[in-house]
Amino acid sequence: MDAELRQIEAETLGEIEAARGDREALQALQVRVLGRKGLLTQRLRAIALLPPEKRPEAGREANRVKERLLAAFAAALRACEEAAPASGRLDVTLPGRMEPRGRLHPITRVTEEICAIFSRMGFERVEGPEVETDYYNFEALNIPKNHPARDMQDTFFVSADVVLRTHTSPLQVRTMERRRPPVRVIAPGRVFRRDSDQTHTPMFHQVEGLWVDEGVSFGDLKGTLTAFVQRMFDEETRLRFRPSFFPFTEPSAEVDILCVICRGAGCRVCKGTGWLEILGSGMVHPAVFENVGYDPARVSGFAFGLGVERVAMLKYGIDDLRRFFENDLRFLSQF
Ligand code: 2NL
Repeated sequence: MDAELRQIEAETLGEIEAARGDREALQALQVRVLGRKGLLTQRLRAIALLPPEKRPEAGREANRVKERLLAAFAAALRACEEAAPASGRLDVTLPGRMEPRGRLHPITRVTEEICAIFSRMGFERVEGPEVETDYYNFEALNIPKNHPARDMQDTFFVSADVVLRTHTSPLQVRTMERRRPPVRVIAPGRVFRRDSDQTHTPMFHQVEGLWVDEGVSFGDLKGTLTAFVQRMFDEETRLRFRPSFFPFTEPSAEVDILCVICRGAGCRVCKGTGWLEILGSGMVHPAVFENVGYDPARVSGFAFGLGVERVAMLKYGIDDLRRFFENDLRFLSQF
């Protein structure tokens, strides 16, 4: 057998060994050696040029090498196949591939739930711009020029006169400007405050509500907010109205609920007090009515505001505000 043939055989066997496990490399090598223009194929063709008496012997040798290499390629390719089955084969016993289903963000869900409860009590939903003028965000709401909320440290200013709204109250001011009482609206939306730490994010979600008519009383405020809280949590949830202050309401009250975790015994969530603050409220200040052209001697009303993240944390027992903004599907898919 000639030396060149033996060299092709030895080298190819060595290369098959080196390409073990690599299907593409093996296939390329097979083409390079046994393909139509392959090394060995060319050797086989050259046999025809030999003197007739040498051809049978040379042909047998060359064919033996070809058979051995074909067998080596087949074995190496079979090994690849066993390690990783080629695509195109169908294993009908495999489970189907599930399409992941999207779902609403917990903040969206809680916002919708809050609005649905007030909607059943006759409140109409209003939405509007996140960029507001100083007038609608502060001035119309009786927030004085020197109030800390109007400071650069607390509010995002777009320009001297334009801000990212710090609450959704401007929507209610705009609604009152357009309509005569009775007005009963609920205003959900994103709000922005220059505040960022463990318990504050620079953007959060608020729902505010407003009910204005002749003869609306603090009793209506208490009844409406009690009905809301007991539908949002459960019928057993107790409320506490605590005197407070807002420039746009007088009198003002903050509403606490009996701690949903310890039911008043005192725990980490309520910091041992047994109560959790859930919303701010009050009777609309006469100055606000005057700003929208309502006569405070004829109409009265109450308003309230709550933070959606806070309600969601209490309702679902979430202890870290940042979960809402991380977009971790392991967290979000639980709701
Ligand atoms: C809080 C407090 C509150 C209001 C919002 C309001 C709106 C108008 C007139 C009067 Cl147009 N008041 N909104 C009233 C009391 C409290 O929010 O702690 N929010 C998270």
